[in-house]
Amino acid sequence: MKFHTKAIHAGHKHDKAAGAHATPIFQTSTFVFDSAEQGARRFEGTEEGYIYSRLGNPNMSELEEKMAALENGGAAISTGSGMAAISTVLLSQLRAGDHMIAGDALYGCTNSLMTHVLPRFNIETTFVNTSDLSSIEKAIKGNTKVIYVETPANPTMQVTDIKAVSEIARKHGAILVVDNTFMTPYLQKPLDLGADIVVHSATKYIGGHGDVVAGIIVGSKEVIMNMKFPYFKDFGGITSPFDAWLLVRGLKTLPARVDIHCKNAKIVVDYLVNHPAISDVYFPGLKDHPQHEIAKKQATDFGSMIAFELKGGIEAGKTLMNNVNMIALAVSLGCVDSLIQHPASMTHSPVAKEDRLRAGITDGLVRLSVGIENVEDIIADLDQALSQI
Ligand code: LCS
Repeated sequence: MKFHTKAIHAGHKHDKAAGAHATPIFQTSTFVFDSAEQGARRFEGTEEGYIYSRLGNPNMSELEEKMAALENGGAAISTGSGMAAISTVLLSQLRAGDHMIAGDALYGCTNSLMTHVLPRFNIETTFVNTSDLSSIEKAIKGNTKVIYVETPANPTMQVTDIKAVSEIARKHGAILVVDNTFMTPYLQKPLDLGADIVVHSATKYIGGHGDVVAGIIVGSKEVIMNMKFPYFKDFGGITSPFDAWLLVRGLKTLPARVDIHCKNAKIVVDYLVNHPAISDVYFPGLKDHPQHEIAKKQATDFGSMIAFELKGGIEAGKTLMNNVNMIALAVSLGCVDSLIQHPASMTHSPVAKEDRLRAGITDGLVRLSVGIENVEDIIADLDQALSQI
């Protein structure tokens, strides 16, 4: 099956109980066994079937099978948030005494997990500019087990060459984990490019409608099964059946939505680069973006996340954010609605100021997630708000 078809059909099984076409919501914590013997076989793993919703539920299975199919992976784990996905991956792949390398621009709580939480378990992270391959090579140590990248990175839009980094990881016996939230599997498939594990904040484009917080982990069947048993089973950060159902529904329109997101973002970028109040626009689709060629090579389009700097600095940025009408002043991204926010004081406030500035997350940077409204309305709203600077 091709991508659009998989987005609709992969993982779907018609309901046998009532013949429902759409998957029912299996809002149940536990599942009934026919006999004590059957219960024992399910726990032993000699018979397939559901036991208890923390260990698996039909709505989670449909989501996991669909995401594994879309990312060209062998299996997936659906989680209660993107952070549950990331913490499950890192705590299952690393142990005390291990070292990891991560991008210096990452979502604020991902940075915070690596900076504040993992060191308590004696897991050390070196942050480097992962678009510079030599700085990754230089940071490798004998105990480096994981290289972790977001590409494009939140919020700088810096792009990392997934294939090249996967080769460095393999050469040094480490694994590569890619956060594919900004691109989605429709635009970029990190496993095909050599990554070992893909994580998502499914809160974003996967759900697409701003009504769910969830995450996804995708990898080979072996990697995912070793992560699920015992780590994920014992950490327990699952998706609820209703949220999994909403995500399955969201995924059916992922390619259709992302096509409009990408088309709108290019038109908004053209408007922003020509606006006299704006000094810099960061978007991988721009020819002068430093990794434009890599973005073109490893993804089929550039997504709808834009970061930009106003000539008037943060004060001008505040005027813009306080004067948008239709565009919501809110964190999160990848929603059908356009959203605008200020990384330094909002999404990236958990990152130490020196680290934030070193990664290019300046005080004046504004981030825009372009939605799928009529693009004329997005530009009209930006235009009236920018005119007030
Ligand atoms: N990875 C990326 C790239 C993210 O942008 C986020 C959240 C996460 C992981 C964590 O996912 P969550 O647990 O929230 O589902 N990013 C947010 C942002 O930029 N604004 O609000 C949340």
